[in-house]
Amino acid sequence: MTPHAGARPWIALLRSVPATYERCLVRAAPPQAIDVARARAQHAAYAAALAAAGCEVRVLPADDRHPDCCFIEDTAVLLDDLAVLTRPGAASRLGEVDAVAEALAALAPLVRLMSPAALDGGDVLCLGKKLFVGLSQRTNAAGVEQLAQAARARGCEVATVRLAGVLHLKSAVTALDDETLLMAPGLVDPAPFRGCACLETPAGELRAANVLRLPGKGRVLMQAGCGATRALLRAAGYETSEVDISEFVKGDGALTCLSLLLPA
Ligand code: CIR
Repeated sequence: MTPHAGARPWIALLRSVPATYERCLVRAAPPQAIDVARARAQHAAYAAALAAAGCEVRVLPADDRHPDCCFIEDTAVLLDDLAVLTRPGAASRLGEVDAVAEALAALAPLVRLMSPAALDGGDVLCLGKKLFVGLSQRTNAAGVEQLAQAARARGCEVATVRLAGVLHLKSAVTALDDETLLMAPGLVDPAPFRGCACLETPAGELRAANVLRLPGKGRVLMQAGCGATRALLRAAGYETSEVDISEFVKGDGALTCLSLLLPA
């Protein structure tokens, strides 16, 4: 489902921060304005962290017509050999997909979700051969169904998840490895995850639930400033590293949304 299964090196596809990023979609205005120059510096540090972890990092140019284009995760879902191009649920983001499609065309066969589907990649969580898809303000039942057809053809089980108060499923729960989840309690319906091993973020660190798996067993990238979660993960045997993504948190983003990971 993801590059994690294989021994091949990973490609990390990123998209630069546009000059218009300060006008990105936000659910509520952040307490302090977005600083584009700082976002760019944080993006470079994120790219460096992925490169240091062994990824081949490729950065697509930004498109200033699309203030959210750096959140590249929302434009595609990687399923084994296949790249599924999404139809982002926000109209202003639909035009982000073509440039990503062009870059992915050289790396994987492509399929595209079709109207009336709406789906953001941030709503898709892969845990081994299980795919969890959030039914959010951005992802509808047609989006889930079209993605599920491709996933089931690759031997995956697909479950939908209801969300409460978060933009995307992976704002509240991500995978630490092929068997274990990290979840912020109270933000998603836990029922679809019954039977899965799960760690919960400590009080006050809900945003820490979004971690990015790195090449190698048990290695994850975390957001800076989540010390209690870091202690929890280290005690559970995970190797953690951190980057500051405060300018992306202001834009309702997190770690996973800044890259697409696929086998080289
Ligand atoms: C949006 O509202 O679409 C962006 N401002 C944030 C997208 C974050 N994407 C993600 O977490 N997968």
